[in-house]
Amino acid sequence: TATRPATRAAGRTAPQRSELPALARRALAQRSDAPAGDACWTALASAARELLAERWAATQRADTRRGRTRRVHYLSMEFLMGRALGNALQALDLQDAAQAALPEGAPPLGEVLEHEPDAALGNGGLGRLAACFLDSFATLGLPSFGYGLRYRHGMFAQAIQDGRQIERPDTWLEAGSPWELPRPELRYTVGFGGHVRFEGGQHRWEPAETVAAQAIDFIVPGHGTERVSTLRQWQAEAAQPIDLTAFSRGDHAQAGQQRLAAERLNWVLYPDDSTPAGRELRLRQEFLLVSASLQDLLARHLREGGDIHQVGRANVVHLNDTHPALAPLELMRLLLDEHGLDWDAAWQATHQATSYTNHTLMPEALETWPLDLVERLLPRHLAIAYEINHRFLDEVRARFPGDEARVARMSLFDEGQSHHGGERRLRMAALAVVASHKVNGVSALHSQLMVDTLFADYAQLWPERFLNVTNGVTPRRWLVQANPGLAGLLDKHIGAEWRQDLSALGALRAKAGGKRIGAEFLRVKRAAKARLAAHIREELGLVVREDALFDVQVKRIHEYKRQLLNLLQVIARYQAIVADPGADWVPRVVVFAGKAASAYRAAKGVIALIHDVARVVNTDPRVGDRLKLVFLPNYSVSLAELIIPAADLSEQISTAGTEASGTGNMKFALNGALTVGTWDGADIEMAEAMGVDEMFVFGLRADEAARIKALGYDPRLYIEGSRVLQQVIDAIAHGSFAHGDPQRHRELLQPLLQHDPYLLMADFDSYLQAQARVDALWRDPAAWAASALRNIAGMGGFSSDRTIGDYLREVWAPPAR
Ligand code: DL6
Repeated sequence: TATRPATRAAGRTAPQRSELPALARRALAQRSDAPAGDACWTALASAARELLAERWAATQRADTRRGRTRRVHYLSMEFLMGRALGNALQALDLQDAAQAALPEGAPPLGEVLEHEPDAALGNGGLGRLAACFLDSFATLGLPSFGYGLRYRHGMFAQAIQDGRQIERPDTWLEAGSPWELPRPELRYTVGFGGHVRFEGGQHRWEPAETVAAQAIDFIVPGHGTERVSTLRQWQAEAAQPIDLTAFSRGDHAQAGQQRLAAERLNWVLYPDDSTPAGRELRLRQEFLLVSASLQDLLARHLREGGDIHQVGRANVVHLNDTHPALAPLELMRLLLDEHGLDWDAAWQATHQATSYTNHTLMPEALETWPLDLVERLLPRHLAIAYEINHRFLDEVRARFPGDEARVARMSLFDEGQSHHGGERRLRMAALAVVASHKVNGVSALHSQLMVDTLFADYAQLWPERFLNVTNGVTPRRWLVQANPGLAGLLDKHIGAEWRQDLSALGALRAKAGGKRIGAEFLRVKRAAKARLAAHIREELGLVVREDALFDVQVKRIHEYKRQLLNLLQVIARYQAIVADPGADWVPRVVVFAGKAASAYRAAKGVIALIHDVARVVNTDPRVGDRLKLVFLPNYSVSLAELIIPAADLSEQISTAGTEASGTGNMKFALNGALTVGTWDGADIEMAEAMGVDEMFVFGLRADEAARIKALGYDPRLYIEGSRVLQQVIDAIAHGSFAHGDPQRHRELLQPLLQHDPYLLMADFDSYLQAQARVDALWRDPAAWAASALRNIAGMGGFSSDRTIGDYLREVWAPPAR
């Protein structure tokens, strides 16, 4: 059964926390390379896993007796987990024991932790949010499973060569993972292709190919509780590992064909900005996730004695964006064809179970699948989609008689007249909305824009279906673990209650102006900056001043996030310093990090320009240490844990209306960085919570941005109107950062001058003024510290525990009888 971890022999007594050192030593004794760092972390991880496996079994036993509480199944193609050992030791309260368990000659625990490779099974915000949610599921004791795929290669490793991004494979599983708990008893068959038979009033899908989906669990510990949550990842295996007939006749390629096809499904995390080439593989991956997870859910529901008609009442199936949006189709198929429910009962259960979070309004990120591909891979599912659509459009026609344009807009099928080369496609967002009983955006502004624009027609039909649930982050990883110095300071001044309930941070507001606490805060910040400065020195050979203002923008590189706007500001500052080196400059270290999708030329161009500008700025003797520009390669969760506590200033400068929420913004503010930001995503709610004056807000608002564009935006007018901007653009255009080669950055610059779709030119002056306000406040350290502390005080509402509480109340509540 699923309640006995595979690693524990029956009959043995459960290991206790006090046994960690013994468990770790036993694991180490089996290795010849002890006490090397690698061996130590593997040994500690195996020992911690033993303890967590016991908690897992207890959690599952408790959850079978959960009464009317629904079990949440969080389906996500991405979980950006990062490292696990530090988190596990903190949750088990075993840091000291772990240090004591290390043999003589071993590196200190902090160094041992660095040997763990990041589990980077996600691209960015959406995947990291899912990881924070697992932490909150466990900590809040929510009966739940996260479901994902076990990618052999996660997000690519980024190297920089000659100032250009190079992608290298991520090899996090090369040495195996001590965290994984294979569940050999949990295997499900997942089909592709074939055809559908109709017999005796029943449809039966007969797939042409099948793979076995094998469950591998990763246990996520709760904090301050013995509860854990589970990330169950699917590994596809060939239904038949070898075709012996083909092998015997010497056709070895054919003999291994099935195995290869299955392995491909777990090969690599799909990049977020992808080419069409791999789309069939991506669709297969999505179906693997959905089908295996739902079969697992149904098997558990029945095993626990649940009535199949009640499956939607007892279970939540949450779609983390549209990537798992095949789920309602697969759930319908399983209920109709495998469990014999009629359409209405199956639809009621599916609708009760399903809910969906939208994470972006960017048109290019909205998934649609060509119908010929869906038909070829999933013929039964396409037929079910047609039937859902037929019934749905009847409802639309009844509500809006004669409005066929609306019907066409709302249909699950894009008939492809005007785009996609006439190809008919299945709209996954429409499917997710129609199938779900609740649909949410991830910040107040984004949720409003979602119902005003992307889903306006659906919101008119079902206004009660749409709501907002603002994102949050886990304070365990992003404050307690990443910044123990600050955590200790908070304990000292406001008590430790915030560790259980982040809203207790509010108590800091009254103390924020205090001289002593301000000085202590600055000392903690300085220590974090020293650690980052050391890393910059090791990584890039660049020495930066630790007392400079650390100005940080770390996130995926994307045009809408406007790293380029930041860079233009850096160039303007550079030019101003060169023009007047003797002026009283606030020394700044500007730090960028982030990956560009491999096929995203504009984003790669930004990375290249950052490096070109850095080469000039960092070596100009007129500038000295007044300004340094740093690009830290291979941004990751663990690098974020080093960078964020060290930031003085957090750059959240997306064009208003484009960043759905942001979660980095929350991590920075929680660590006492001030924000220079646009009125976008969750920045707005953060500013409102901490006091709008505590944030350096600039730029056009979302409605103004939309209006300017509608009126016919001309970026050249802004350039002509700003001498500073003109000089910056001229410098790039004339090749000042490109050894005098004016062509080098042309591809990046031209669109900016012609269309500037993200309104960099329009926001530039306002951004510069905001940066001047930053400098002014920095000159008064006590005032800066007080504002940073008020920022922290305002962050009590941005814990992922609050977010999950909102989901439980407003999205995942049991359906009314
Ligand atoms: O909701 C998590 C995160 C938001 O904070 C970011 O603002 C948003 O850009 C991100 N969206 C994605 C794109 N996903 N898709 N599809 O990662 O989600």
